[in-house]
Amino acid sequence: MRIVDAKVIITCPGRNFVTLKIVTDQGVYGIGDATLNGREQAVVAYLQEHVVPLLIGRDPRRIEDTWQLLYRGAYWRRGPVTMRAIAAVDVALWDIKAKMAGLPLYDLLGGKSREGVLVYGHANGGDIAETLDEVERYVGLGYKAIRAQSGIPGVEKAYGVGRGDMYYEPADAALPTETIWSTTKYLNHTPKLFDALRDRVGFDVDLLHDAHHRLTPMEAARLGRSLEPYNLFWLEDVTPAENQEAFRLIRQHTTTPLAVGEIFNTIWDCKDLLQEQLVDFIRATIVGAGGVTHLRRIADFASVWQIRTGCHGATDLSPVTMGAALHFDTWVPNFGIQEYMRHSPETDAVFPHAYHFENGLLFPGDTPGHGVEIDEALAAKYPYEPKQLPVARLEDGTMWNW
Ligand code: KDG
Ligand code: MG
Repeated sequence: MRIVDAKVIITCPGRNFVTLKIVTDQGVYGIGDATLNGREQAVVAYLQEHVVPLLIGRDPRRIEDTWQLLYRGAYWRRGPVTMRAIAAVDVALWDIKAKMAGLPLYDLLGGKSREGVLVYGHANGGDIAETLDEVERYVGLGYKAIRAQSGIPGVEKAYGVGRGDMYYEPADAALPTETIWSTTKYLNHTPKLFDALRDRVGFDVDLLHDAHHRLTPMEAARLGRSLEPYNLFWLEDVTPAENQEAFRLIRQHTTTPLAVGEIFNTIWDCKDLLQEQLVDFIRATIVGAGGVTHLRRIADFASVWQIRTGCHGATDLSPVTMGAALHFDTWVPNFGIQEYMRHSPETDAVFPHAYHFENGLLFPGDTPGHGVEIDEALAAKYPYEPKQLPVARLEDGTMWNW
């Protein structure tokens, strides 16, 4: 069995997605997501110039060997561009293998460990009152876990607050939008949000929150401690995690569960965080961290310390990643939760999929493979639109972490 074609499809049904389609000499094909928000064309070039020529003629059944070839063979290891390209190949090859076996992907991985995948939705509002209403609306939709973000008085364009009614799409302009950040205002405001939320919805709903890399370790420790009375399911990305040791300080001061890892690419990005038990949830996901092949190594390593998974699932991860992640989530023994920001109807139409939401859970479906397709004719109707993520500055103009 041989790979005869590998093509890169770029489409923008409301936002940009990069998809790799690998075709075999037996007519079976598989697709993988290679989207890197705001840097899509870098991955397209990497795939077209450096990966596709290696794939042609290879045996698609040799997933592990292909992964090792692309990882070790690059010499320049890791990084978001390389690892997304590897992830796209990996997911397409698992899709092919599962289709050939006539099995849903979760069955190849070891079978179901649960009936459905617990997800959290995104509720956000311009102020506390709006966020409260949104959280209540999500409860009404059946969600059992909800991430809550709100606008902060005095902070224009706070992270996580949508400008439309449903989707928060931060990549909003060809050149980065500038936002202003105040840690003082944020730290004063956030406990008030969760105090009001617990008053409104009680303690039976799981609540989550994302600090989006904005704090120093000691500020993060303070935030974690101030949120302890509200029993968060997790507090996410409190500080940038290039320095894994920084989490030792945070951990000494708070029992609020910590989640990190949506921008991690390999097990090396979280090795210390995991083996020193500095976090509770690891957010690395399929497209970011080298596909199913590498993500399961991270999850297995994390399981030694009862650290659970919490795959990133924002809208910039295509339905192909969502489908593959749901199969992974259905199998992985140390599953925690899956992020679920719903895609737009235009995106769902370009990527028909077998997964569905019901009563707070997502179900991957039983179609052979990962259960997500791409309608290439429809995809071609939505050409690429250059869009970048915003940047953030402090009030005095200092460049900060967005
Ligand atoms: O592309 C950036 C988004 O994926 C990120 O801002 C979303 O932090 C995020 C989350 O938790 O979903
Ligand atoms: Mg996040």
